[in-house]
This record gives sequence, structure tokens and C-alpha cells, in this order.
Amino acid sequence: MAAQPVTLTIPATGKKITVPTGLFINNEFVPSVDSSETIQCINPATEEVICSIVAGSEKDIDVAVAAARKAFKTTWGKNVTGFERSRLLNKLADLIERDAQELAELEALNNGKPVKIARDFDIGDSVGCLRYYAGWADKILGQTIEVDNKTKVAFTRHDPIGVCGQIIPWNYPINMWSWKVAPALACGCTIVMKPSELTPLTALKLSELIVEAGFPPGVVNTVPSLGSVGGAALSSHQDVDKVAFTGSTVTGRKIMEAAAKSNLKKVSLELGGKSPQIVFESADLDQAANWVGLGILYNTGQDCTAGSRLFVQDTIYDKFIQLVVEKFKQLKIGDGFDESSGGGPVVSKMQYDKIFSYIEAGKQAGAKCILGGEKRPGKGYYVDPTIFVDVKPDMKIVRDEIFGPVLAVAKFKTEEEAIELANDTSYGLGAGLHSNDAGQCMRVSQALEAGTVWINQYNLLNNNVPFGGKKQSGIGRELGSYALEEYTSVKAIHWNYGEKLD
Ligand code: TXE
Repeated sequence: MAAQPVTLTIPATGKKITVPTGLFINNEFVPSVDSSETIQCINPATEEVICSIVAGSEKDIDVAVAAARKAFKTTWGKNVTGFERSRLLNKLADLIERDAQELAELEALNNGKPVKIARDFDIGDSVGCLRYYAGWADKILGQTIEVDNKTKVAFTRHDPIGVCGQIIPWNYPINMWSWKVAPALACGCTIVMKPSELTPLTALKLSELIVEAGFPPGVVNTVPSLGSVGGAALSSHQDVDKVAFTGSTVTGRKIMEAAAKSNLKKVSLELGGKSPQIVFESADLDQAANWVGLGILYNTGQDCTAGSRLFVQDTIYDKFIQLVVEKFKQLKIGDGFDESSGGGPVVSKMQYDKIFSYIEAGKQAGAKCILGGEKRPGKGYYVDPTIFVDVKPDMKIVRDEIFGPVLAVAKFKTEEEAIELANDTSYGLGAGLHSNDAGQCMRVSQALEAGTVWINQYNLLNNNVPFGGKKQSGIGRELGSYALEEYTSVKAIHWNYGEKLD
């Protein structure tokens, strides 16, 4: 397929957006070197094809990695000052802010999420993320270590790790792009980005801004490709120094295996979850119900920290569930271009079918569905808020990540029982607790096995606070100063300025 841009029409407004369709290598949009494969981009609200783009092959990954390596050795890496990296990251943030509405509309078209959520949250946070790491770029410092005050000194340098493969999912395409790109560039790494084959359009549009911001060729390359092709090629590449991944635990395992079998590249993984939210009797119940809603319904439940298991103290169980049902009924899931939609369709037919197979499994296993759980007539991958109550710990809807707006609710008596139920999972990404007892907040937050614990809130993240998982939810941390460790390699330099060997 030729790498010509396509002009898309936004259905709601008739506005035109031009999108590149080629692979972005060395600051140019190019066709594949050896393949005529394409990726069809689908609008999940209408199930119609938006456009086709070039699908990168294994050989294209080789070309992109070579471009990234060349840039690392010449114009980027240790050849560019932190000040310059900071300036370019800030420039990129400004351009994304300038184009926020257009990017949000493109995101809504390809992913389904409401334009206003894409613009105000996904893109707003992404701009913040780029600026946050722009602030770090000239502050990546080593240490001076005393080893012998008379003849020797040691010091460390935090070198950029090198060429990074970045494999991102479809639930927050622009956010995940920024979380990966910003710290990597701040540290001086170069990038081969592989967006999800389901939502590659905004990554291509952002690639245009890489050129406009003034990044040298080869610093950021974007190769849309199937996971089993481009993702696998990056993970097993001998000249990639690090892979950063967000996606399923199944794929995370494959990436780690490929890294181990190839060049033992550094790997960071942000994987799935089955996060608990616990509501104790002392909580502000109205507030807790709001946060429970945000926890499981935000992004139509397609969220790695989705608070999909709810544990409610027996003394408030019936009252609280009633409150949650009322709140859930207020959310309108509809077309992302309709201003009144609080959530859009799920991203694909495959995700839609997966969610409904779990809903069916919940019903079959005897869980009581008190809200939603039925398919809508007509087009679009819409799933309404769904609540199962009185679930049992061994049910599939309690154990597996569903990645949709499906909440599984159970009752507990004591704090100990709540902790045990919450930790009874192979995942450990997020956890929430709602209580007005300070001692209880401290005890329970310490006991919960998760990378992030929210107290009296849920699902809110900050660019300066680390994020990542325990157990099978991942390895490594994104955001905050912690992410810098993922993109640097510490070198110790020992300097002898006096000792003579006999
Ligand atoms: O994920 P994949 P899928 C979970 C969620 C969802 C399930 C399946 O439960 O229902 O995963 O979604 C690339 N080597 N999450 O199948 O496959 C792929 O091209 C290297 C949670 O879409 O993990 C895409 O770019 N890469 C999650 C990325 O991996 C490969 C977000 C994610 O896709 C690859 C998404 C391979 N062999 C899904 N195979 C979260 N943590 O937020 C695929 N990929």
C-alpha cells in the first residue's frame, strides 16, 4: 500500500481531518519495505471502516530500529543536552495542546470514547505528562560516592538505556503514547512505537507533531503492525535495549519470554487487573457510590485499574447497592460525538463478545444480575452498566479481567475478611477503600496487595506519582521520578587519582 494520507470526515460535524497512513520512520511516512498488508481501522460506534493504513512487517521493524539506533548514536542519546530535550518536549506538549480538539475527535472516531473525555482528560493529562518529564530532562543526575578520600573517587552516570520498543494498547491510545514517549525522550532514549492495531490513527497524527516540534529524524518512529508481527519483532529484536509494554498479562508473558530468549533486554510491563473496592460502614456512602461508579464505568470499564470487584460491609450492603444502582442508571453510554455521553462503545467486536461471554458466564454460575446485562439492538459495540450481586469467590466474573462496565459485588463482615477477599486474586494493580476511620484506612491500605491504593477516591492518577502493578499486574513503574529508572542504565565510574600498584 502507498503511504498517502487520507482525509476523513468527522460524522457529527462534517469536519475534515487528514491522517497519514504510512509507517513513520526517520521523520517520514513511508510504505512497507516488503509487505502489502494493511490494517483496517473501524469506528466502534458504527462498525464501519474508517480507513486502511500500512501494516508494518518484521523487516519494517528492522528499518525503524536501525533509524532509532542511528539517531541514538548521532543526534540524540548522549549527543543532546537535557536542556534541549526539555525544550523539544515542551514544544511537543504545546502542539498537542493546540491540536487537542482535532486529536480528540480522531480518538473518538477510532476508539469510541467521548470527545470531551478524550480532550479534557486523556489529552489534558498527556500534555501534563510531557511537560512533567520536560522538567526532568536536565535533572537526571548521578551520585558522587566517597570510596577513599585520599586517592579514589567513584561516581555514577544515569545513561539513557538506548533504543526502546514501546508497545501500547487501545484503551487510552494518546495517554499510553505520552506515558511511554515522555520519560524515554527525557532520558535521551530513542523510540520505535507500536500502537495497537485497533487504534493507530492518533499515534500517526502525533508523529506529524514530532516533526513539527523539531525532533531529529529517527528519534521517534511509529510502526503500526499486528502484535504477533511488529510487537513480537520488537520484543525479540537483538538491537532493542528495552521494551515498555501496556496490555494483557498473556501478551506480557510472551514479551518477557522473547526478551529472555533474545538479548535479555530490559522489560517493563503494565498488565491487567481485577481491582477491589471496599466500602466500610463508616464511609460517606453517597461519595463512595460516586467513586465506585467512576472506578468501574470510566472508559466503559476498559481500564486496567477498573474497580471490578466491590466488597460492601454487611451492615450497609442493601442500602449501598441501591445507591450504586441509582448512580449507574445516571450514566449515559452512547456515541462519543454526542455531548451528553458519559461513555462510548467498547473498542471492538472481540472485546464486545468477550464482555458478553462473561456476562453469560455470570448468569450461568448463578450470580444475580440486578442491572444491565442485556445486548442493545442496532449497530455499535455498546455495553450498558451491569451489576452482579451475591457473587462467589470462584466465579469467572470475580476471577478474570472482563474489561467492560461489569461490577461483581459481595458482602463481608469484618475488616480482616475484606482484606482477605480483596487480596484473593492473581492481580495487584489498583485497590480502593472507603472509610472514615483513620486507623482503618492506614491498616487496610498497608494490607492491600496493589501498586496503587486509593482511599476515599478511585481511579485518579497524577503524572508525578508512580503507577504500576504487583503480582501478575506487572513489573516496573510508570509516571513520577520512578519511570526514569526504566529508561536509564546506571554506570559506576571508579577513578584512581593517587594509588600506585607495586
Ligand atoms: O491485548 P494485547 P488485547 C487486557 C484486557 C483485554 C485483553 C485483551 O483484559 O480484554 O487484555 O486485549 C500487542 N508480542 N488489556 O488482545 O494483545 C498488541 O498489538 C508483542 C489490558 O487487545 O495485550 C497491542 O499493541 N506485542 C490492558 C498490545 O500488545 C503484542 C490494555 C496490547 O494488546 C503481541 C489492553 C505479541 N505477541 C488490554 N500480541 C491494560 N493493562 O490496560 C499483541 N501485542
